[in-house]
Amino acid sequence: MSKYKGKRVLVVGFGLSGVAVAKYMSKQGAKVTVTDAKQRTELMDSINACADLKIEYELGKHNNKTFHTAELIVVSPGVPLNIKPLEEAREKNVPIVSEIDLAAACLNEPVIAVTGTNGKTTTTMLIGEMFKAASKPVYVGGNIGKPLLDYANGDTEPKYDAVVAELSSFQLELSERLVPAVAVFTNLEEDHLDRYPDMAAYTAAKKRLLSVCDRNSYVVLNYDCPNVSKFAEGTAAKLIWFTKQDPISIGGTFAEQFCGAYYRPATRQIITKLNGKEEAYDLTQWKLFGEHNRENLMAAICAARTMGVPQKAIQAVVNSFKGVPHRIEFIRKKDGVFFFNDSKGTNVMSVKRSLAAFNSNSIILIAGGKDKNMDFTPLVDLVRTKCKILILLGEAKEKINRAIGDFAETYLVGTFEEAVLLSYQKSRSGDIILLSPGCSSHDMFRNYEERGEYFRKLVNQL
Ligand code: UMA
Repeated sequence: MSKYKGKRVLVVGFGLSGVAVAKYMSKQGAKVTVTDAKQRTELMDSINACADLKIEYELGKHNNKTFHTAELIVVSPGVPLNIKPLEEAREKNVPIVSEIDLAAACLNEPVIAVTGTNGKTTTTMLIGEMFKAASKPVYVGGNIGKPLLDYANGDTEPKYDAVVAELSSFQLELSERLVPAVAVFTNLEEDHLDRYPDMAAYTAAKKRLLSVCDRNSYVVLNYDCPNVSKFAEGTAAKLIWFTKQDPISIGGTFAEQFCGAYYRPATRQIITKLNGKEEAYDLTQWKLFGEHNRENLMAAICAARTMGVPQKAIQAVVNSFKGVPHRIEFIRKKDGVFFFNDSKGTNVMSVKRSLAAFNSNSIILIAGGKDKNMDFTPLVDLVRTKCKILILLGEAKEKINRAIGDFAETYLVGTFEEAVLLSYQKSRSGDIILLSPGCSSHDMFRNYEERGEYFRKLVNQL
């Protein structure tokens, strides 16, 4: 019998995670109440997805009493843990868990967990594709847009060779039970400073994934990211590195004992040294832009190869992978102008990487959205050298303008439609129009996918 049978379970937040938890808990026989700060009319997709379940709803606001009287609270990642009703429930010793920990208790396979500020989704997808290319069944979920708990929501017992989980800092804040076979840290840069008081608090959330790794886990670390490379100190896990430098040029014991992957530009190859064996992956058919995507690929190769995916299957994915939607996604060429959708560029470092990926000095950058308390000045040099025009919109437009507006011709606009139209009117053949907002989408859209899809639609209508 399920330990949740008959228990009063409160699900906080009714987006993708909340729906997965409500379905899971109903199946376990729990008495499920769902609460969401949004009104019923805004939550119809979720309500319809759970139409056949017996659920109590408290929508439009959170009722403190329901939090106090619950026997278990499951919180969605987007709900800050310091909201008053949750703090009060904690004082009353009501257990509060994450969807990730509920999923962790159900998983039977080795887990490859991927976290970091940028590159998580590309790396996660690459690893998943590598397993599939080797005909190894794999479940891919988490922050990638498919709740990890949906693993347990199917009708049959799931059977996979591995689970690949993309995990955000929000998801890691409450997670304790998911012990990965391989943990990948792509990088760690400024983000989400609207939720965390400072970079240290954000780092601490990410580092929770490292703290659960034991001597049986492999940890894949980005040597070139100082915030990540220092995670090597004090961990019992087995270390695997990826770096854009030849380890010989780094020297010392790092070169002598090197275990991981590096890029060799002269031959356009990724070289791996794993389990004492050297292998080379040819990148001549690799289609993704930029150094950052090579880093994601190195991280993915390290994880997949460590988990026994054959070299041949990995090379097949290197040759065929087309990239992730909304990540420097090419949309169309019109009148010699190239349009790219980078709606998933939701922080400053992500925009920096996208600009750096283009070998052009005539980029028309469309940026702005909901500010996450970020500093935009790190973009100054790239804007000066690569951008011809800046088109700024959303809540953060004035702030971005103050930080970088002096370094390119700049326009502040009111709507998304205006931004796209103006970018096109101002463009000339050979220009690149890049939507890379550097902000979250929540001032105008439900999520970055909706923003990217709308951009794609407007561009295709031009
Ligand atoms: N809500 C409340 N009370 C609050 C705050 C929010 O009720 O105080 C409600 C909102 O009104 C909303 C619901 O909570 O209806 C949304 O919950 P959520 O933000 O956790 O969104 P989900 O749809 O459940 O999606 C979440 C992840 N979202 C976030 O972490 C913000 C998705 O990551 C993830 O794909 C999904 O679970 C499945 O695992 C998206 C994301 O933006 C892609 N992630 C951030 C990022 O990548 O930067 C971290």
